[in-house]
Amino acid sequence: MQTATTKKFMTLERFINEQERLYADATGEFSGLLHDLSLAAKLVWREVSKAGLVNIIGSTDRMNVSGDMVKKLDEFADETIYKAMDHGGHLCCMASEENEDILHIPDEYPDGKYVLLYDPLDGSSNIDANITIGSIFSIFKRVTKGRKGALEDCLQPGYKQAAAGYIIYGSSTIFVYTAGRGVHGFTLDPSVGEFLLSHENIRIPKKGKIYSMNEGNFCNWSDGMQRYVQHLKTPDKTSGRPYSLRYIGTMVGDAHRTLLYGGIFAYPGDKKNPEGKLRLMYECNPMALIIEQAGGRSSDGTKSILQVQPTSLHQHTPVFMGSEEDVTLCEEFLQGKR
Ligand code: P6P
Repeated sequence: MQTATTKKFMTLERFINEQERLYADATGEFSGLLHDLSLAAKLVWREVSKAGLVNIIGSTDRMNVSGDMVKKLDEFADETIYKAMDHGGHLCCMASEENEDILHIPDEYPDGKYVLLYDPLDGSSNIDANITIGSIFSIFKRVTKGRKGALEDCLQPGYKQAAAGYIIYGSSTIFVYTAGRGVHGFTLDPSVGEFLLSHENIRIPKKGKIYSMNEGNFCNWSDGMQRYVQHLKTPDKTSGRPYSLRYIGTMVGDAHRTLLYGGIFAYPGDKKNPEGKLRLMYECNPMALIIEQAGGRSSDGTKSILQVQPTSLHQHTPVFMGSEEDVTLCEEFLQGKR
């Protein structure tokens, strides 16, 4: 039986190993993958935590495939995650939000049965202001055979994810993931360099009182979206309105707060960008799996994000996610039912 003490020092590594024993057919490959990923997270944290002190603040002169200016920390995080993951023998290929094409495993290393997609540093425009940023990851089992992975291994719908999660670099650094058996959070204790279980089996409230979206885009939103937001701002004690607006501008931060406190996070499509701004594969799929595994809902306006069949590596999607009742009500407005 686990005592309070043993539970207190449940490291991410120990938790992953104990979870592995729940799967009769486990080979240890998946655990090895997550171990490598937790090391990558610590290496990124080490630079992020001292970004203000060394010359990695500021921008490179490069734009990424999404047209965002690449910050030096972006590049460092992108390279660090790739190099931490390329030799473990768990992956057949990778894909990064910072790179146009899929990333192959070097010939000198063994390949594996999983695929890793990642956003190395989400919210990088906030780096210089020392605002919360994060890394996001999504893991699938490969669907092709042979030595090298292929685009087909990456372009899988979100419900096929074997695991997903994020590392949020905020007032503390927390590694949050799901492998299909609930959502668990591990807070980094820098004094020992270990992620310690701090949020076991996170459940999102059925209804919240916070809405999180860039209301500066209000004029470009659909009529249904505009009416939904007006509804949230109209006082009504019985339904807990008006809601409060909280928006960090880093999806990892806004989604993490929504996961813990409830409510709704949204980045709708609009007249200028009908598919919205957020990337399906690198941001919306992993976050949707986390939210749904915690008892919440995700939507692209009509169906779960996890049901979207990808057609390209960097495609965008409108995204609404959070408490079940809030996302359901939002969909009713979007679909003209309210
Ligand atoms: P806006 C960060 O650049 C990001 O990709 C997400 O992390 C965040 O939710 C969104 O863009 C913020 O976009 O248009 O509100 O600045």
